[in-house]
Amino acid sequence: MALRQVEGRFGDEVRSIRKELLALQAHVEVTIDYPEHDVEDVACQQVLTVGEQLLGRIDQLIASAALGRVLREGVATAIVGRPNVGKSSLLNALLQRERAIVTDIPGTTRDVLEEYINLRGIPLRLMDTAGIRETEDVVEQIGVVRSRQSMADAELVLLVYDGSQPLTDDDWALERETAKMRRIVVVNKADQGVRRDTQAWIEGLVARGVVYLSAKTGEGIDALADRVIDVIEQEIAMDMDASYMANARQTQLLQLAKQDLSSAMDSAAAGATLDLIAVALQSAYAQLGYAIGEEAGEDLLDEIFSRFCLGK
Ligand SMILES: Nc1nc2c(ncn2[C@@H]2O[C@H](COP(=O)(O)OP(=O)(O)OP(=O)(O)O)[C@@H](O)[C@H]2O)c(=O)[nH]1
Ligand SMILES: [Mg+2]
Repeated sequence: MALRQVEGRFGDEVRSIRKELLALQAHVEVTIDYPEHDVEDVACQQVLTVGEQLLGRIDQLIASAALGRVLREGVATAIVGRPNVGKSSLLNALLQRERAIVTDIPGTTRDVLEEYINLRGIPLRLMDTAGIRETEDVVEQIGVVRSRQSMADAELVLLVYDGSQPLTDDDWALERETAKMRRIVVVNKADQGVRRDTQAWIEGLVARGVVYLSAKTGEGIDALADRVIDVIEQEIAMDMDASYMANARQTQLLQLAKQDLSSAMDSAAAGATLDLIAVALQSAYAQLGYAIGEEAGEDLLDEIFSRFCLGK
């Protein structure tokens, strides 16, 4: 639903920009064909002023394409931690089904598991990874390489600790490895009680936003969902309500429209002939039309005759 809503907003904004572009184009064309109607300088000035505003609006459309990607592909979210802290259990708890194999043997997960979930309207591409540690086991080593790859690709990292155990060197190393990533620190197995030393260490390093939960009982899973949504809204998708959205092809067409509009403005500033400006404006209008699946057709003539008092 969110996707459809933003897509609709994208079309509305492009149509609105096109409407202004068409009016501008009509002004230029009329000045060419009926020189007595207006002077060239006025038309050029108009191209510069209106063009500037429209460029800004096209830029905003391009900038907000990030939200589209998030809604289409899901926020890439990697669950990482040393072996046996409960990463697979957390994946299962979030999915509300037993997707991943869970055992008490460290090194259970060997490969990256990927699943999509819808978290209050925002899609997440969740990756459960192999526990990261120094190991001699060749298969496990490959898994660890893949975990690191997922971690690097992720837009959000859920760093999981086992609150019922003393911390290990692997825990410590992972904290440093993820320090510069967008992460949420999760302390799991809270149903078994959280060790004071473990809690003190984690809270000493991570100033705010540590989430205590139990993947086993489900307690705290809602609080984690809240945190995830907060981070996505604040840091990834910025402002959902002010966002439009474009796919890759649309973004490319917006770029082309921008180039055409800029070149029309350059011509206007340099005092080039109006024909040159008209051609560039027409092209910008057409590119924006392609972005929403509309052709230019007779729009311009209609616009000229409806806006200006001219005989056909
Ligand atoms: N008491 C308790 N036990 C848990 C909790 N979460 C996981 N466990 C147990 O911890 C053990 C390891 O859980 P997994 O989910 O397989 O851990 P993992 O991090 O995926 O482990 P690897 O795949 O080996 O890296 C299992 O015996 C789980 O039942 C929890 O919240 N509370
Ligand atoms: Mg696992």
